[in-house]
Amino acid sequence: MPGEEIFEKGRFEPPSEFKEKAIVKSESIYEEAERDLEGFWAKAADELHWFKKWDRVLERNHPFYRWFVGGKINASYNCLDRHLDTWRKNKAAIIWEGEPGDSKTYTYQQLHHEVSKFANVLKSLGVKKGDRVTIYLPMIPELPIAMLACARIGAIHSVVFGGFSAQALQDRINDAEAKVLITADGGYRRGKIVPLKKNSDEALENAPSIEHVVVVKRTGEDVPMKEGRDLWWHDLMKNASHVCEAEPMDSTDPLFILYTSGTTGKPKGVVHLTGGYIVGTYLTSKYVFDLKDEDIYWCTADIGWITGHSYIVYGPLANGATVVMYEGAPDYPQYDRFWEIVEKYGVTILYTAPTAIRAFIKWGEEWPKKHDLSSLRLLGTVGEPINPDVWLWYYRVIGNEKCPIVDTWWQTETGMILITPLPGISVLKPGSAYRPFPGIKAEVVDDDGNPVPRGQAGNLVIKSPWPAMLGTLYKDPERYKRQYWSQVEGAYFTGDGARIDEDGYFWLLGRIDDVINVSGHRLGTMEVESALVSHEAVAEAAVVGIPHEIKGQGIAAYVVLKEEFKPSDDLTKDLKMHVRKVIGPIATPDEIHYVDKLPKTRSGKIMRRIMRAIKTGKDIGDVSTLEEEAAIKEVREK
Ligand code: 7RM
Repeated sequence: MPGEEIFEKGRFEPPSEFKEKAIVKSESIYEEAERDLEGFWAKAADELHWFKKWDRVLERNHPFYRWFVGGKINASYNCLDRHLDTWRKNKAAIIWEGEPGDSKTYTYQQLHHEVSKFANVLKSLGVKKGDRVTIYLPMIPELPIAMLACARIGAIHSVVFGGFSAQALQDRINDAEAKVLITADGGYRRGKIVPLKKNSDEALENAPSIEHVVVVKRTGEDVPMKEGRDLWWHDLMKNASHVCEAEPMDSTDPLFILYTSGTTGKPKGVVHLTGGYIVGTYLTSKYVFDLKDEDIYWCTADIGWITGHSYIVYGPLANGATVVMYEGAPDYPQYDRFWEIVEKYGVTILYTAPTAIRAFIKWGEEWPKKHDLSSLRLLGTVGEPINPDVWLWYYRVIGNEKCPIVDTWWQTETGMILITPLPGISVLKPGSAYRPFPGIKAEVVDDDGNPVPRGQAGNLVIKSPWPAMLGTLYKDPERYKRQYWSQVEGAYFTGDGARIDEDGYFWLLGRIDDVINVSGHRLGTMEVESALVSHEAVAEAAVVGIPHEIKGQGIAAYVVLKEEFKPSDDLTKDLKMHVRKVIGPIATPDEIHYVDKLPKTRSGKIMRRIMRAIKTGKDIGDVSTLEEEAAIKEVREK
């Protein structure tokens, strides 16, 4: 297999102490789930609270699978009320840290209180079961409170990431026909104020479905309030009752919509259904993060993304965990903010993204080294393939070679983690996401849907239903069928490339449209990028295919250097030689460009589509998800 050497960087067993205490201790869990898929998930569902038990675990109305049919359940009840008649009542549910350094802790009881009050506020504004509520907030406690309040009364929330523009917000409000918008005066990001209310006002110039706007006071600057439409959160909460029974929902009722960008300009409204979603996120949180009552768990994602929905809010709270939530940027006020937070709260489980780790590598080891990180016992990653060398750095510098790393593969659409190690039993290979979670059947197939031989790259598909799977695309079931179920008969098409090695380990290769074809050889962008990142000077790299007269496609590489290295012709030669050596001559980049930043989505994924378009002189299309315009300019000028 090309690039084998860069993908085999040793094997890592869980430390014996970790193994002994782990929730999942035995491989038999895989057979158990395989033997009886429905029984496996029913057992998990049984650990949660149901107003009425389901009649059938799974209804296979392909591709509209439905879980726990006939059951009555409430997600907010399972995240809150379920813990109140246990000792967890006075346990910290959310430890929140603001960017300026303020902080606040909510026990389960306090969180329940706030959520119930806000649920009553929503009711008083005329919000009913099935109505949509758009939430456009910074990472402040009011965000999970608003979500859980919606879930409590059966309103469908649609969280729009606070970094999105007024236009993106408007499109999402209009598609969902939301009745109420919840926002804030502003939010803090890198010491500056993000003008959320101003963006909201702009969005609402053409969003006729909105009747009311609830505004949280966060930054305190002056914002105009439109008479009759706009109301302050704190005013509404003042007199609200804290008694609000959770609404028994059908298991198959929608819990939320989350928009995710597709290949066309129009974002897709991914719909998640109550029962299956809460069961799926509950069990994966417990098993993948080995989540125990003593843990201080921190997922650094923004709640505006699925990672925050599933693994800050619903999954961990359904487990009664203590969750750390941070409002701001990792480099504010300095490069060690994350490590300061880990030390301050004694974080035991840290779940972050490869893009963040690559930034830490660029900033240098001295920043984490300033802090006591010895509380950490488990690390996780999500969002992109992790380069083996980045994995090793994370393992050594952050985990002090004693924390397993769970590289978790999943999507907005899958709702829950699908490919992942189980930290107490899996022997890890850096850069591999290990194998499907118990009960998940994943395969790598060619374009005709036939399984490819071990070691070969192909399309990743999922061949069995799982509880947190999307129910449909909002108001567009046809697109749902076309997008996910029409490429390979009977299978969910992920859009990701992957290969399975001879030991059955899955290696994710990036999105299928990122594949490069050099003289008939299919290369995942990931392979060339990992080769570049294994060079001592490179912090981060992105490669794209460019038209080439002879080879069909050639390779252009964009490289971000670590702070102590400078671009030079010698370095360029050296990098080309290095890639030749680790993968082979076929993968030698034709061009190497040095940049300060790569164009990324706001959730940190490299936007190769844009780089490719610039390189080939095409229209760059929809850039609403782009984090920083400046990065495009840089790529353009190279
Ligand atoms: C959770 C999330 C989904 C896409 C997915 C992949 C990529 C996510 C990994 C990964 C390799 C991983 N949802 N992806 N996790 N690739 N290894 N561990 O990110 O909807 O925003 O993105 O992200 O391409 O299809 S998402």
